[in-house]
Amino acid sequence: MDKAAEMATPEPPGRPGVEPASFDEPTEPREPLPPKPDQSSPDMRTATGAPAGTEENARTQQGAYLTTSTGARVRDSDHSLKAGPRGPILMQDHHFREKITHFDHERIPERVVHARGSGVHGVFEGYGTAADVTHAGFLQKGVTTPVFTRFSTVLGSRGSADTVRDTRGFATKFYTPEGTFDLVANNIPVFFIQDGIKFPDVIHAGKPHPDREIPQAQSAHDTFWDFVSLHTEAQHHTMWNMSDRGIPRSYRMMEGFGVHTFRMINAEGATSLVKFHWKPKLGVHSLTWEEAQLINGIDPDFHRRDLFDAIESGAFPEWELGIQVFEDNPEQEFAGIDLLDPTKIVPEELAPVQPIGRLTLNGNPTNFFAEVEQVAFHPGHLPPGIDVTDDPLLQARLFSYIDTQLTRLGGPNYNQIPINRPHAPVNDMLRDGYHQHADHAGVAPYKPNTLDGGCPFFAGADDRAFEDLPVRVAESTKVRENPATFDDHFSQVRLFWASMSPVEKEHIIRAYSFELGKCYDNTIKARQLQCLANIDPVLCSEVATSLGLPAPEPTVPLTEEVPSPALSQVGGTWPADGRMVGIVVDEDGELGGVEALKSTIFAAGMVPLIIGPHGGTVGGIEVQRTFATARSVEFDVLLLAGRPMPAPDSHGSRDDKGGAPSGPALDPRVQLLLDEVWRHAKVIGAWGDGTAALEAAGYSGQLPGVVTGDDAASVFTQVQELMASHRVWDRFPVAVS
Ligand code: HDD
Repeated sequence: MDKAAEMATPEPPGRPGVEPASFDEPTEPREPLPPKPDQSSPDMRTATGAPAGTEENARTQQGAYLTTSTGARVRDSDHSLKAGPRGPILMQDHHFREKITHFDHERIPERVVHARGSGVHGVFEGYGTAADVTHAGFLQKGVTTPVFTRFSTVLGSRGSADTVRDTRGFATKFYTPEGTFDLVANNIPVFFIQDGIKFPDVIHAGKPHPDREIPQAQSAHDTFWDFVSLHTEAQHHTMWNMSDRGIPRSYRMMEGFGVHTFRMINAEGATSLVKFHWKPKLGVHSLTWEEAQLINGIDPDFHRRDLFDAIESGAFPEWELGIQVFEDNPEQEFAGIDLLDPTKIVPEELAPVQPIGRLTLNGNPTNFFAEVEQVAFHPGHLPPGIDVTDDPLLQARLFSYIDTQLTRLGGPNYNQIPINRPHAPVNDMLRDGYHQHADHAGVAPYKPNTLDGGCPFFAGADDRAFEDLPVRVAESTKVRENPATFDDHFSQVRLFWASMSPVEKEHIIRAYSFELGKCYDNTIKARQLQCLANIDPVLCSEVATSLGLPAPEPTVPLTEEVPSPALSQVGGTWPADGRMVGIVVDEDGELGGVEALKSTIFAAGMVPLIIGPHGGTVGGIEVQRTFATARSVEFDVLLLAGRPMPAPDSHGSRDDKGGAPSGPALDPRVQLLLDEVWRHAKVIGAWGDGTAALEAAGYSGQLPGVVTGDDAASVFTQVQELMASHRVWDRFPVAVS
């Protein structure tokens, strides 16, 4: 064949005997690849592939026989294979080596922040009210989406106590059919820093001191206050931490905030700026500081237990998701507030929160490690219809959350872990890497290709793909600096302070006094006092008095801020679902109405707990807590049906609660219960001998939040009304107005 003929009949591409393929990459989907079978849903599977978490096997080990990880049945897992009963272990004991090696590697690094947390399953239902601002499918009317929510503290290690003073994480993964959406929120609407490059600084300052590794899960130490007093943009977040919001009563009673401003896109392509809010059905409610401290010792798993128990008992926690909507103007500004500054809120009175859907948490995890520990959130997990803005904190987060999983979950395939698997079909071209679980078919994990028929294809304009909006970026020069609008660090802290009720202000003063009182360095205390002087003179002078230091003069103008009533947690009424009602009984008390009362309490969605002098039954009623095991912090309200006297042979309590020896009036452990619920401003009710017990303890039915009456039913009706306000606020001593 001559040269010219050779060029005229080129060799067709493709394999011998196969229809020659086109030279060009196909432009139409012909045979789209099916989704990878193991990424189609987050179904739980055992190592053998059998379904887990079903009704039948939810809490059981699987299969009849114990096996090795390769399925060989095991006859003995209690004795290693030895050279005689007293001899050394033989190297050939493969079962021993597998068991110990696996155990040696059971732990993974805890999260660098938010290590301590609890996660649960649930469902989200869209109201359709956001349809004007976003075309995101999961927000449309009546659409339900499975979710997984993880609550957390920030500073403590994985085993630290739940009720420390800290910010709480509130991260929700929506498994939408258009891709996963992660709303990685906190219970505080502002952040310590305006630029994510400072995240290591604020966290290093808050974590335990590097030399002794103390204190654990606390901000009451020098490095934290050193940083926030120097870096004054942290003052707003810090004041929220010092308020009662820093010690929530329950995860079920916290608001959540997306913090940043996000962008939404509607079906016409029009954009709006939005801020996300979670509003709890049970209202915002907090512990008192003394309760929080007691619980840290008595029940460090308090929040985890509370969430698990509420779901187990069917009292499913609920939140409404809401958005504040702003015009997407070139300045990214609303009412003079820079919407890209994550240290600022927009008061709800200026931009109301519009409800767009409901979250119901209704399923506890089957396996804590598999689900709660391995769940990986990322603010960049966005479905079509929701996008990010240029908030420099959010921009930094978009890098950090992927990066951190590489260490924590051991490689780039963490979205294949069951809890992280999307519900949308996944046709990515990511391949190989540690912990690869997919067995990808096809030969062309690249684009463009012809060998896999051009699959998978890029989505067209009408295929509901995620869109990179052509948002205008201001023409500028490269700089390492903030805009001037980020400079005001005090006026919104003053707004928060001005919005607090007198009781809440008092608690804030005490919190600053405690935290700064735990610092050693007087220059740090004095510097923080200067920040308080720039917020409010009363706040500053009260804390200064407590520290025994002079109150400085302000160095910024003390502008008068309009209070935002939505920031206070005092003044409303809420349902009391899942509240714990302690009922003190004794052998001689009037117990006739107690069984009926228990039914009433259950019917009201609350949990009655009978507290008796001993276990077993008292007057035929089953006892759940004894005077030795009960502590007031477990109860939201205390009812007295009897008057337990001290044991005749005792001078005081038999446990280690350390009360002073008491006279014959009342069992000292019941006296302690009463004194604490009184101090913590909880409702107290009594009837029959219980009224005598109250009087013996020094409390009369005339006092605020104390209800006495003839019978259990009428007392409880009044108690219920008072409980709706969360606490008997009048009982707290208040020095400031
Ligand atoms: Fe973050 C975890 C919330 C700023 C870097 N963050 C984490 C979690 C929550 C938040 C709730 C726990 C997620 C879980 O339960 O697994 N973080 C926030 C909020 C912020 C914020 C509301 C500000 C508005 N975070 C922030 C910045 C950075 C990070 C500025 C880094 C530049 N955050 C992380 C992280 C973590 C994390 C290191 C640790 C574990 C993880 O991501 O998965 O990447």
